[in-house]
Amino acid sequence: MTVLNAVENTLGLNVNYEFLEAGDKCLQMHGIALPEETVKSIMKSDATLKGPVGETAAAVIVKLRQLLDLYANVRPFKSYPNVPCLKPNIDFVIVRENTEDLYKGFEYTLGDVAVSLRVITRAGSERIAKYAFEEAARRGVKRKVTAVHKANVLKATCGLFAEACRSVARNYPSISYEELYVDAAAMFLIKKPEDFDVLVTTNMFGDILSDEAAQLVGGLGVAPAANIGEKYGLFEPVHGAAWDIAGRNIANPSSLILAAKMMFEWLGFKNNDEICLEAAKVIEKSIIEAFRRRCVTPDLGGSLSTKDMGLKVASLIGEVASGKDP
Ligand code: GGG
Repeated sequence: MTVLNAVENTLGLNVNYEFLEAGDKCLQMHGIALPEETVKSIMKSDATLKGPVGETAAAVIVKLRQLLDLYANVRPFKSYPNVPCLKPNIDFVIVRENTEDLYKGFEYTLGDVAVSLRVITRAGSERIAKYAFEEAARRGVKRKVTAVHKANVLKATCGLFAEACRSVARNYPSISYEELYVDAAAMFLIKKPEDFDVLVTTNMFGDILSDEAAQLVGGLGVAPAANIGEKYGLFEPVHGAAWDIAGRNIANPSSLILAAKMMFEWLGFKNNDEICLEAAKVIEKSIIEAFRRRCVTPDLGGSLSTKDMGLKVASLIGEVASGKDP
């Protein structure tokens, strides 16, 4: 909020914030992880910025993705200055299908046997593939889509996903297309991360690969995510609640700040709103400047607290927006 308030004051944005509860603490206090009031308010808002929720992820974020049909989970990974990265030129996005697969939650226990149903549909696969190709065209970087699956083993589910990706690829002849099995993708992310542009994959593979990808560019503390549907947008850090460091004022706020950047970018494009687009640029430039000056939390080798890093980024917002060399 320190950063968001600075953006509002500097750019003359007028945003009304509502603060709503969800997650482990909400469950403890009110007996429900995702209250109806929270869902209603999200549905009335232009966008949602969500913090991590903990063990109630299935009841909160996975449920919200289904309820609001937030079918695309977009997770960018970039090398930033002075942030420990595997290579200096990493810049790719994982586009994860967000509503199907094992995360549909169709799980059953029959005595000592547990079964989970993997649901993959042609319509769901085609729409996420289309999103990935549009993203590659919008980014205009390497203009490449890599579909990640395991169709040699999971012939029905991954087979359908791969077939859908291929059929969508035929509509985008100017964007190069390749496929990788998920195990090979996990290896190539470490071996040649700079070769990727847009990876598109199913829900659980995307969840796993995006934690790996975050580690290539400095860890979960610098990894934001956007959950996008036709109507709603929900933005969050990739990381979870990290209870081991909760309350110690040392968590890296960058992923949440970068999620706010993604939120303004989405609002800007959706509503043709130049100020929101400017807000997105200013937030990213300010956080890069904080990295450059090593004004960061201990996970990135700095000594700032969560609060002080937020204050630092907020103080850079004005300088960056005024065009002064900060
Ligand atoms: N490993 C990162 C983490 O714990 N993220 C929170 C989480 O599990 N979210 C559920 C999801 O993204 O599907």
